[in-house]
Amino acid sequence: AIASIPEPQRAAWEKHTVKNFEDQDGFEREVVRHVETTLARSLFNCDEKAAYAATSLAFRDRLITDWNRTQQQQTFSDTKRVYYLSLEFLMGRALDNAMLNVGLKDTAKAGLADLGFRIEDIITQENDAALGNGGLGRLAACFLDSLASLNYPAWGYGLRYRYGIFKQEIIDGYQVEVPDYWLDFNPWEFPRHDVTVDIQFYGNVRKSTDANGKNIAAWEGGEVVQAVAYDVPIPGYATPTTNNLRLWSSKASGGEFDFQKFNNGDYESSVADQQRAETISAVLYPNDNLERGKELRLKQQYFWVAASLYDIVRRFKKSKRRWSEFPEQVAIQLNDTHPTLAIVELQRILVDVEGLPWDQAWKIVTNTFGYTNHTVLPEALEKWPVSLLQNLLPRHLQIIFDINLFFLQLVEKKFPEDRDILRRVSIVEESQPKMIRMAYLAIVGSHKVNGVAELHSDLIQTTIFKDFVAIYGPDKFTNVTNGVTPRRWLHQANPRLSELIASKCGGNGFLTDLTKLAKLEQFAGDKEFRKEWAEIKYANKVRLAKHIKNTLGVTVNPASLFDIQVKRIHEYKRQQMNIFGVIHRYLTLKKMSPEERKKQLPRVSIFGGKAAPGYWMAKQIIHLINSVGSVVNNDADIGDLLKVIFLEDYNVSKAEIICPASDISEHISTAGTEASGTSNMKFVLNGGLIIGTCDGANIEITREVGESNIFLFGNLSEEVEDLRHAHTYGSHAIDSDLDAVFQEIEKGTFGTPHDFGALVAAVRQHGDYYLVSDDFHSYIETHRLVDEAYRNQDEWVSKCITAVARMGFFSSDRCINEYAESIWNVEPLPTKE
Ligand code: Z16
Repeated sequence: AIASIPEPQRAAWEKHTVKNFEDQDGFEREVVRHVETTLARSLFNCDEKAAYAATSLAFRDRLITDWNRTQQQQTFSDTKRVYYLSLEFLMGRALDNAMLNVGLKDTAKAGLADLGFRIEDIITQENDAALGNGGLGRLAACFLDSLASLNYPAWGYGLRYRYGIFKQEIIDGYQVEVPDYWLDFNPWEFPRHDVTVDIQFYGNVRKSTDANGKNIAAWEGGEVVQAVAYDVPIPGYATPTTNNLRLWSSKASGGEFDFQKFNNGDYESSVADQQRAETISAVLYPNDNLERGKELRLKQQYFWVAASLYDIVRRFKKSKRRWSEFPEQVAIQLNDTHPTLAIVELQRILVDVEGLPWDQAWKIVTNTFGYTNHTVLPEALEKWPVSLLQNLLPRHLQIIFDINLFFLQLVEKKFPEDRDILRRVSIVEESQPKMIRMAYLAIVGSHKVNGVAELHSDLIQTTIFKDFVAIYGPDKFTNVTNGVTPRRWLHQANPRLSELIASKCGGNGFLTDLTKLAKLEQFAGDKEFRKEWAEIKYANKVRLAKHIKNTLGVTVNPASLFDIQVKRIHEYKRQQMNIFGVIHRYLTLKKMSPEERKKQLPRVSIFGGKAAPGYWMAKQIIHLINSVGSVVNNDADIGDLLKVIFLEDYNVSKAEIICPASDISEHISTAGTEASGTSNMKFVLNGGLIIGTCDGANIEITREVGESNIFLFGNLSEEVEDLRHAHTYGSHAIDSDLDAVFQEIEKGTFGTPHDFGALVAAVRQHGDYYLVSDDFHSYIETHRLVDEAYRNQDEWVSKCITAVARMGFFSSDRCINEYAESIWNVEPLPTKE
């Protein structure tokens, strides 16, 4: 039970309640206090790390009082809450964001300067919270920012990985993975050693009947691991609302050691038990768009889901409402299929623990959950072997079988003539070995299923989930196009552009209503405005050029066209096509006379991104990029005309430097493969144009910004199937320019040809699954158009301004409001003040 202070004593509490600093003087006092007491240091012993620590603690104190108030308000108001279940939250740094969201960055800047520090040097001390792989994890982080900024009563639930996504080093052109131990000092989390849940694994199910003849299932035995809550405050922008992200950490249940074993002299095995328990939350699986079916991953999923549901149910029970009201109090969103076991776990709690009849429980479950799909790639769709579930979660497997049975009965009734449909839609795939199809389970257990961009939502309804549309009707399926938070991705990453926009859009209102950017459009033709705009872009390029110089030792000219592709390395994202295009450009330049060369537009081709450690082809692509770079960057004929850069260890904090510095960025996936993409939105929002295929959110970006303000190329998704078929069964003629590129690679220009044999063979011999050859010609042609357009700087800058003015739709605020209205049925909590 939670103890509360009796009424007569509350005056004393109120008298001493914490008053947060409001001005520079107050901020400095807090920093010095934290240095001198919390950190036990002094002005003779205060480096930048200590100043970062003290500054963070000062802001943390502020957040935590707002956080407390928000939680109290949400409890008293007793309204419906949203729970966002995500195995990934790619948060990046917290301090800069906290300072901007509470509106005290300038105050802190002046205060730190007064105390002898530059704020940038302090901000950069912080480790990124890199608890995610890429787009899916960063989307979850943008959503948390929007949920708080819009005052929705919302919680995030995730895992507190000891190691986030690995750090990438490039050694001799190859990726090397280094563990990301990020928790040595993390002021942004609050351990809640009093908020724990015991999580059961393995064991057996005992079935019996009670006095009334009702079937009872009891899950018994096995092992127990303890989940401990760590809370991370999520401040909204320009609002006191501070929501909670609860991350679970695993430890051995029953304290530090098994004392029985310990006292029996079995010290080693008691330590081993402890380590095994802690392994569950030890490390993030580093795969983006790939599922490998490892038992520890399934353990992570159940551990996190069971702890979160216990917490959610515990909170609901405090309201003393009837179970039927659960979906009116609770909306749970499943970020991909990773938390799908939550559906089964809630059904288990309601039926086995709370004793509800199956049908009544199932109605509650399906009205509670929503499922977001993020991919159509077959290798990314989760399937778990029945045998694995049988062993780890025996009761859950039975419940899955029952869910499937009732579902198939419904299908049979609806399509009595169709024998094949049952096999196709069964949650249990009758393969060898049998597998549980998690996406199907998620669809059956949710009331809404959404894709993340229009094309993607259409594709899932017409391909991978087609049968389910026939079964449930189209209303169960919907689209919510992704968005990004303009606070981090414009205001924080690009403060000068944000300020310039504010000066023309009537202040900072665009940061909370991004459609206000529309006012910018009238200045697209304004010479003076264009000049200021171009100056800011140039300064951002200078900043990136410095980063390149400092990290790689390569000098790039900021007056060149900066062409950037940063994202996870994946064949479907086609970084290989980009680097083949760069080689083509290099060959073209080499063939020119020196006079002709002088007329060419200088370019810097910038790449960045991690390859999953087990993804050999992706690692080959990284190696080729670096090998091309070391040849091209040192070719005296070429000079500034072409530089090839691979930025090490692309992450959120680096993206904040990279996104504002692009002239053009590349979003060139094979049509139909990239569900949405979100960096496309970040780049355009920062005044860069994009070259891209008709895929994911590129299509909606085109609709918004206009076809003349984007460079589209390549085959359409409707054409992909036929092209692939032709590669395999017809004749596959390789584009001649691409062939010249391959010949150059095979000549050994970029190092041992054998090293890149597989990249060439994938196109030439193995069916070119990602259609590199089919799209290469139009890709090269479109890059030529980019060069041409860039030569007319006035018009180029006009295009950039116009595009930014039309980006209002892509705020994650719009996106969250759509979820709230069409899926969650929740409303914001008005804030006092
Ligand atoms: C991921 O980052 C995405 C999909 C997925 O199945 C797994 C992971 Cl880890 C990405 C999509 O590839 C991307 O197109 C999309 O923008 C992003 O999720 C957010 O929806």
